[in-house]
Parts: sequence; structure tokens; C-alpha cells
Amino acid sequence: MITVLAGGTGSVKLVRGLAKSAKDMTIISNVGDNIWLYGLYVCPDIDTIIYGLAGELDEQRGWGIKGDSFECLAQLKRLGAPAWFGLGDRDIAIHLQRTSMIKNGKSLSEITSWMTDRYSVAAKVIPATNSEVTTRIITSRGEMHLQEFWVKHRGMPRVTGVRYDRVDKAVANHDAIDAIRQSDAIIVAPANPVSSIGPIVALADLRKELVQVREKVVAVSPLIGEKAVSGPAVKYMKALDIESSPVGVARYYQDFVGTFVISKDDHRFSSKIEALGMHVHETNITMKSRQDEVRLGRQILSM
Ligand code: FO1
Ligand code: CA
Repeated sequence: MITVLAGGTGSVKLVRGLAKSAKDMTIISNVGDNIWLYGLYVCPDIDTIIYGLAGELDEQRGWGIKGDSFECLAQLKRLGAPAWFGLGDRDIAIHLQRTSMIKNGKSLSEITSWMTDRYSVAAKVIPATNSEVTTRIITSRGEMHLQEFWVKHRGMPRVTGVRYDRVDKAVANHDAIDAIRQSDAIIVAPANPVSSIGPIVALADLRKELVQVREKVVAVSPLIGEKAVSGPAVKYMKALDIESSPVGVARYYQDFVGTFVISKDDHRFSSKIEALGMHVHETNITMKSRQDEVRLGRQILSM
């Protein structure tokens, strides 16, 4: 069996590729992006992975359900409610049901397991923690929720810091710990290191497990050269003084990753990454098609 540490948009391609070859796959999902809106609990990374595996993801946007409409949001706007977050009509159904289950005492992991069943997704999806851990971005315009920074303010304010609210009090889901212990390989998806993988590995009990099985942990670089494949990774990395290159990411992952997969165009970084005590694997890591996803997935599984 394998376990994947994943965020949303940046991770779903590799997760989908791995699903084609891996029989028994567990995905440990970031929860730092989760947000309460209109009294509803929205879990973007969990939903992106499940919609992606179910074939329902809007792949142009990288989030939400394809073909969805936004009538409810338009009406909310008319009512004067803040409408900066694009909740689709069909997407809202999951937030309504999830919130009602939370109010009835279900845990986020129980709800997520129910959701994979409903969408006929074979993989297990486990929220990294059932505690509310929230990624907060510290900017020139004050501290705000990650979604406020990225969606409401379009990632424009200058970023000076990132923190994971309440991570010190949070405990990892026990099923996530078990999956790490039992897996033949643990794969870190090419996700934003600070906002997608960061909140998962900031859980002290989970990180401790990863450190112990470091030789089985394979990370795929989310950067090619100095640029992120997608999203604001570089902005967050700069704020945390992490060099914006695969070497910077490797250093950030140094204590819990044994093998680092980089683009074959990034050969010049290999020796620096090897000096961190990691194996380096150079290949084509861009995923533009389903074929690319499956090819990279297979390559990782055969390492
Ligand atoms: N991202 C956006 O850039 N704009 C949106 O309006 C938006 C809505 C949205 C709704 C549901 C959902 O599951 C995800 C959504 N996302 C949206 C993506 C989300 O903000 C991601 O967590 C971030 O892009 C960070 O990875
Ligand atoms: Ca995300």
C-alpha cells in the first residue's frame, strides 16, 4: 500500500496518476485551507482530491465541480453577502451535508470517509487532523485566512509570514499515522510546500512518524527551476526565507524525505540535494495530460 501527502489543485494530477497503478492508496489531506463561510464548512483540498478521483473536478479551474452553476452565489451577492469565494451550486450540496454531519457530532474523518463512498472513490482520504488547524497569511495588509489572501485579495498583498493556527494543540488522525507505518512508500505530492504540505508536517506526532520512515518517503518537487508549477508557492517560500528552487524545498523537507524527484532540466541542483542526504531522481515531472500523470505515477511506484 502507499500513502500520499496532498493538498488540492497542485496534487490532484499525481494522485489521479497514482490511482491508476496503486491498488491500495491512502491520501492524507491538508486541512489548513478549510474555511467557514455562511455557516458552512468548506474543505477545498479534500473536495478537490475526491472530485478529481471521481472524474467530476473542473480541470480548467482546478477546483469545484465541472459544469457547475453559481446561482446561489449570485443571489447571495444580491442580498449583500460577501461573495468573493466561488461556491458552485452543486459544490454547496457537499458543504451543506458536511456541516450538518459536523453539527450532529461526526468527525471530519468520518465525514470524509462517507464522502469517498458516496463518490465511489476507492482510495482512502484522511484529513491530516480532525482538529481545526488554519493557515494564516501575514501580509502588508494584516494577518488573514489563506483563502482571504489568495482568493479575496488575489494573492496581491506582500507576504511577510505564514502560520498554522492551533497546530500546537492538534493531534494527527490515528488512521493517518497507521497508514504511514504500514505503507511501502509515502509520496509527498508536488504541492505548495508551505500551505499544502506544511500544515500536515507541522503536526508533531505525524512528522515524528515520517522521520522514522524517511527512507520510504519520496517527494516530487513542486518547483521547476525557480518557478512553481502552479500557485503562490514562491511568495510563501520567500516570506519564510526558503530559497525558491528545488534545493530550497529539499532543505525544507530534509528531515523526513529520503528521495527527491526533480525535473531533468534541473540537473544542476542534484549535487546540492544529494548533499542533504537524499537520493535524487531526475525525470519529466510536468503533467499536462492523463498519460503524463500515469507515467509519473508508475515511475514513482517503481522507485
Ligand atoms: N480558488 C480561487 O482562486 N477562487 C475561488 O473562487 C475558489 C473557490 C473554491 C470553491 C471550492 C473549493 O473547494 C475551492 C475553491 N478554490 C477557489 C480553490 C481554493 O481556494 C484553494 O484552496 C486555493 O487555491 C489554495 O490551494
Ligand atoms: Ca490548497
